[in-house]
Amino acid sequence: MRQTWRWFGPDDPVALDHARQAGAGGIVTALHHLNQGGAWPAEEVARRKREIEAAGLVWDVVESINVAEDIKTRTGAWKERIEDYKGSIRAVARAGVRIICYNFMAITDWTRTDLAWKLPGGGYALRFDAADFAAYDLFVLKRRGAEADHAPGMVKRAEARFREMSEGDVGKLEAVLIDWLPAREVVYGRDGFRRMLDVYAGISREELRENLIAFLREITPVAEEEGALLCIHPDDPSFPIFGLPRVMSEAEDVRAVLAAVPERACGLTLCTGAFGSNPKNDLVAMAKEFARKIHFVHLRNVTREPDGSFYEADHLGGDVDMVGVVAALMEEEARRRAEGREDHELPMRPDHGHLLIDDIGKTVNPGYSCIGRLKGLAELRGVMAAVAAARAGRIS
Ligand code: DNO
Repeated sequence: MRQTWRWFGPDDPVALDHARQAGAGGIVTALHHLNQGGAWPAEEVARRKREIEAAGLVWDVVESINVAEDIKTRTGAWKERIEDYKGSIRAVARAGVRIICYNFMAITDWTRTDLAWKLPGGGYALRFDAADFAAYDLFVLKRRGAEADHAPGMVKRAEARFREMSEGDVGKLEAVLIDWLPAREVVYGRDGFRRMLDVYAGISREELRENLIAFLREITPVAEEEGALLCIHPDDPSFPIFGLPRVMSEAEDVRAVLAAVPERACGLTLCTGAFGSNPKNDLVAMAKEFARKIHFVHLRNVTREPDGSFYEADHLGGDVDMVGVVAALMEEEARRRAEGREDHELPMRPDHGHLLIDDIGKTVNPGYSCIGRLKGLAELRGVMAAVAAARAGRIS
């Protein structure tokens, strides 16, 4: 697999040179400063590409070109935003960056409740705590209809949790939940978030799925023309939050979208961590079923708890059978090689990492510190080497 590394651009405290030292050959990035809707200008794309190449790396994947809420809801300036999106696809593809990751999560991008959860062995992980989440949803945001979305036992636990929280705790939780996380391109205050919830109140899961398919039917031909591959990232977490419709959480969602838009350019980012947050998802089975349409891979593990909480485990720990997933993906690579396909090497990145050792106390993008990802990549590289040896018959 092609080993890549996410870099948030010139402001990222983890530099391109660090990615190289970690052993990555490719970079995954976006023009984050231009991700509010307008088409990315070719000159800006070229400048970013030069910067990456000057560090001896290759810009392999765009993650993400942000999908505007107007496109998801098909309201406001959605037609214009789709034209912008096509413009950005053309700009990156013509610069030779042909894999484009995006997501279709309503309002939020990825969501956690705790960015520094102490691991039993030391170090810190990102965590989604169902009781903290419910406490915020029910008693801080006071979302209309929220009670119906939480089990009665959880409402009680959440109330007790909320009573224990100081104002500072609430502020911290809110900042993590709705305000900021790396790669969230648009952030809302509490009122803005509530207004967005109202916009989505009238949109069912079926409608959101139709809007996704309609969007893909417009942009996929452009990607095909330009030789680009689109790959949707799953909902993270892969279950409903804030009563919002979710359309990319389970195998059935992937099946529906890939069947509606069967062109090769319309594919999937297999994110083992995001899909892994939902116990219904068997990641090895999904890697096999969707193999032909997987254009990009995020390898990360989660440990799930019975109430819906989860934390980000070691890359080879947790509930996802990581060795099984890597083996399935390498099987697909072999199949593509045999077909003589150019895209036979699947780009993967170690998704997130624990906050460890010298990184503790440093300013880092949560989940994207250097040492934790370096460790994750090293472990995954070991798995790839072992799977390759087994495939070659050198070990049994
Ligand atoms: C979180 C990331 C997500 C992802 C986007 C893809 O760490 O995996 O922000 O980049 O959802 O569009």
